[in-house]
Amino acid sequence: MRKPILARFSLALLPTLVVLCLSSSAFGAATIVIQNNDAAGVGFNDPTPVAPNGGNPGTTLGQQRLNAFQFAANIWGSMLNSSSPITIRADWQALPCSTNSAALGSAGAASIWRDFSGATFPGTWYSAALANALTGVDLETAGTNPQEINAHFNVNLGNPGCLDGIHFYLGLDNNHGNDADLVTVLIHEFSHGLGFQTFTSSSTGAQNAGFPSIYDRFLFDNNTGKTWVQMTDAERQASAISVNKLAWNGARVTADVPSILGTPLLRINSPAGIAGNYTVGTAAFGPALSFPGATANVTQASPNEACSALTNGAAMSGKVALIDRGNCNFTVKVKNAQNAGAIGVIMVNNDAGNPTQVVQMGGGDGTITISTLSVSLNDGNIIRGQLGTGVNASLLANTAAPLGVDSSGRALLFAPSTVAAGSSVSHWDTSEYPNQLMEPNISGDLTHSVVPVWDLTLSLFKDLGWTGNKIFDSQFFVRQHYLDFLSRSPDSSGLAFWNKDIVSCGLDQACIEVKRINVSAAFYLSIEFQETGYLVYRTYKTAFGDPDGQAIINSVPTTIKVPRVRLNEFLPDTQFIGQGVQVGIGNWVQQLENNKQAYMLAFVQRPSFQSAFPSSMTADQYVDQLNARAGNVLSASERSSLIAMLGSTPDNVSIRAQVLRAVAEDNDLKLLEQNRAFVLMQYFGYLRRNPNDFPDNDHSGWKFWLDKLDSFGGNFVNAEMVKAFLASIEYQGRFGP
Ligand SMILES: [Ca+2]
Ligand SMILES: [Ca+2]
Ligand SMILES: [Ca+2]
Repeated sequence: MRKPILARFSLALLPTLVVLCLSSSAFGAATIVIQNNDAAGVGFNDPTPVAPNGGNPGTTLGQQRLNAFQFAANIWGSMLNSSSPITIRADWQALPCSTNSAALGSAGAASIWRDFSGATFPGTWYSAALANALTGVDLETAGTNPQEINAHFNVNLGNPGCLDGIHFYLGLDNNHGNDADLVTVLIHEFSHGLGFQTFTSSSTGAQNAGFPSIYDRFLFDNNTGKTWVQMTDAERQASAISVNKLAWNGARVTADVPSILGTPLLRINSPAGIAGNYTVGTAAFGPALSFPGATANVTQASPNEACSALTNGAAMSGKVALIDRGNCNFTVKVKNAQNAGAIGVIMVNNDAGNPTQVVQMGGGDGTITISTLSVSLNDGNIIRGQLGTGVNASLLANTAAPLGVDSSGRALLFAPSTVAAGSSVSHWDTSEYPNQLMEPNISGDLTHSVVPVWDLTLSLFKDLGWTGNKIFDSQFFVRQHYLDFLSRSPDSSGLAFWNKDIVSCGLDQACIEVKRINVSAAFYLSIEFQETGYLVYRTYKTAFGDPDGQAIINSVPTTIKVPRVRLNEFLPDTQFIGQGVQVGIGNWVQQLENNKQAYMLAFVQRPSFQSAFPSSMTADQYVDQLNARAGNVLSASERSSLIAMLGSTPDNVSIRAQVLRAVAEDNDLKLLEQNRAFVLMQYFGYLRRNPNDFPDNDHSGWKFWLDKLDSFGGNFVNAEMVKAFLASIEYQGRFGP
């Protein structure tokens, strides 16, 4: 059953858009097609010459608009599964405007469907795109309106009388400054068209032709304890204006809320006299705070207002900068601190007349990658007064007590006391932090990510019935590599750096695939991994040698030498060496050195090591056994110098630790084991299992890839090794559907 709803666009206060998806790749993603519905010379066909900008290669205004549309469409298309194409019919029109506000755009489902094969509920309306995905065919290919989504965008934005001076930023890199980021607006509007909307009237409570929307099944009112499908029209009418009471009762969203939503928090960890949580203001620029956030010692910026390059940059590296408000824009101050190596900023208010007041910080600068919180003048002075003895602070989102949820942890929806046409009910409540893509207003600090741990949109789609995989979100992809290979959360600048590397491909899908592979391999090849995880691998090899394993080679069961270290040993040991180490940030070299020393000292005192290397061993025996197990990597002079180190006290644990480390860090060993460890890390990093764990039952897979990598001289691109693991169902299955 089809119903056209051409007049029922969701209207976002800032933007609205249309999207179209098509089925495509081997992994079940969807293809979204933008259908240009503009007349010659206007909108997408506007021939005004423009310079390529922010990764958008278009040379006319119309082409850049179209590129931005396709870029935003690809974000959803790469992630959502649909065997049926999704078409978005889009155009540029004069939409409602005033000097101070504007509808950026509007979009919504072009038609709605119920009681089709594959529908998850009977008698329930679904957007055309979702209906197609669920039923497995394009329900409407014929006729004059085969599109799934309609979208209109504001052609006058930025002109006099239409949000004067605020234009659409057409770059693809989110570096929008004070302008409205078109890609963000498009992702938002496409989301409405894909299903983030009710087809029930928020002003009257009346259902469309007497049937509820799939969206309505998850609308829960805390006043009545009912969902919208359980209510009368009058009850729904009241629910649509039940401030802070209307919540999303979907399992996926509620499960993901604790990893996404929080409360911005400045916590002083030490000294004890001023430790605690401080009242803060937030910034409209820079990355949203996360959990566990950034923790470091606090250092006063010099000059205090940081309106010019800092003169104490050396002291600022890896620290939280304390900066005074005043004399220049917040973004200028924070950028200067970032340039000096700060990992966060505490902005101190300068209003002596209101010494307890906290300000919200406006402005836009897409190149800012560190987080900023503001405190009152009084609190700033309290912190400043302790800098002499050392202040340690954390800037984080407190996920234990999130904003924007009800008492059961369900995310709140936008239900203002007066119905806002096009906005009420079909958005998240504005109180949510970090700001969400699907709040009614487009915030300047939104990323282009639509998945946990930043955003709830994909989670809501899954509640509606969509399937999709968050590993195709580029920012999520990068973050996962920090967790899998470096055993830590990303630092904000590193996350931005690698994400930018992928996003810089723009619309070029082949480029994106190559970049994802190279970025992925870069984590294995990074100094940080080579000095932590790879050192753990070599330490086990040096201590215990290679055990026997089984592999089928040319159909013959064969005994081969396999890596000794197992995943349950590798992970805690790697975390131990990597504790507090973020290469390039703060005093990481010394921290790494300290960790290595402590690790080796502990390692030689483990029972497993002591039974393999009894204290009765002579210096020669100790060194020779390590050297033999490492693969005879010591030269004669290397060997004799290590024996000399042990001298007459070969059972001294600290010298034993130094010798173990010296062999494990031998350059010949590093070269010898590079490929074997690289293949092992495909299993540890991507699959989070040992090479011979289920669904494998021996080392045949590990040996296959080792032989292939060896045959290509270690070139992982030509061997197509990283590519194969990234594309594997086992890897992708960790993150979807
Ligand atoms: Ca269609
Ligand atoms: Ca918000
Ligand atoms: Ca050597």
